[in-house]
Amino acid sequence: MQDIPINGLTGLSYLPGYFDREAQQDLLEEIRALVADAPLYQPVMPKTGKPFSVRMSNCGPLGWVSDINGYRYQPNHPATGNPWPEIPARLTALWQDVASNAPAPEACLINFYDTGAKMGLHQDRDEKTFEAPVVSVSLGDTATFRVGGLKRNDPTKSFRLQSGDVVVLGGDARLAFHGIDRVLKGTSTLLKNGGRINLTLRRVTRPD
Ligand code: MD6
Ligand code: FE
Repeated sequence: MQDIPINGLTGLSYLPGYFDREAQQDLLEEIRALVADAPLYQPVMPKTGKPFSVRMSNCGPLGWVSDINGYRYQPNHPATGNPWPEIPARLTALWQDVASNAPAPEACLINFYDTGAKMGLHQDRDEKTFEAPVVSVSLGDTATFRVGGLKRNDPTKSFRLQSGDVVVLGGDARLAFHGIDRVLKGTSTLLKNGGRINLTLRRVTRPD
């Protein structure tokens, strides 16, 4: 576990190689089964309707969606109308391991990056509470992850996220800007056709 100070903020942790190859394969099988039920779809940006370059799905009682009307969490898949599938036990175990003081995760966003897909600098701030961290898992091709401060223009640091790596954005760094500049083609054999999957576990509501 590496705590990475960033612009004077604490709470960014990097856990390289958290999942070994076998665990990555098992997790990938679980994600495959899950997206068979809750298919990846291409979200669009609020207002402009510009499509994201990543495709998304979710699991858990709530899922993060973006459409012309805005960003929000909702209990149903926007295309099928079905409830999102359950969060795999392997991921709730990860949360227990790295976020044991936080209430249970309610949402797991699944991002799929094909060649050329990226994710602009953003904050994860659509949750009703920021007390819990956001916990992220990378699978497949290596990505360049950029993280900065609480202001969009703060200086940033970049590091590479490889298959099996875990990142935790918690504490003061919970609202740090971050994004994916690029995915490095051919850097992993985990996904048969290449690309990258990122899973982010979140608590959305305040526990009662
Ligand atoms: C990605 N990750 O790795 C995008 N958000 O593809 C995120 O947006 C993210 O890695 C919150 C916490 C950790 C993350
Ligand atoms: Fe994020």
